[in-house]
Amino acid sequence: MRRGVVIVAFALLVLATAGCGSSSSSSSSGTTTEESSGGGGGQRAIAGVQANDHGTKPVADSGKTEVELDDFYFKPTVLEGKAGEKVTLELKNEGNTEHSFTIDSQGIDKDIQPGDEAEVTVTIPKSGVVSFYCKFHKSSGMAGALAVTGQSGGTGGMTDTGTTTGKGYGY
Ligand SMILES: [Cu+2]
Repeated sequence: MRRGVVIVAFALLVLATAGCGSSSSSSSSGTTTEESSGGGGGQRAIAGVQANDHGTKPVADSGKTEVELDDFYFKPTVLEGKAGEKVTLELKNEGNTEHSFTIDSQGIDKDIQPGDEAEVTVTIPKSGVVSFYCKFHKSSGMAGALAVTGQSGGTGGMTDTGTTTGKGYGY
């Protein structure tokens, strides 16, 4: 009698562990998507900054790469180039208010009036991404990034490179 109980208990234990092992892999939700409140459709975290996403483009092989500044986004929003490459950007403010093109780590801070243009030379990072933003409207999602070709894609490699992430959207 006693022996029978032990055997049944052992059998149950084996069944339980086997069951556990096979079923546990399905429901792991390790992604952190807490910031789902961004207004409007195309916001995503770019280089650690919540940004209005208007596309990713490679920089021009030679000459200038045009970047549109508008109310309130950069287009393209992510610029991809070769690691360490210097790139001249032609910034065009097509909005109705003043915008800036600012990169803290490269000492760039250009103010551009509505209808105006400006040129800046930026450096594609050696790896990862570098955040740029408009200092007036960063909190509204006016931000973007310089990235090494192939390293900005998807949701993975967009690591923050030093700029602080504003949690609130200044609406
Ligand atoms: Cu702006």
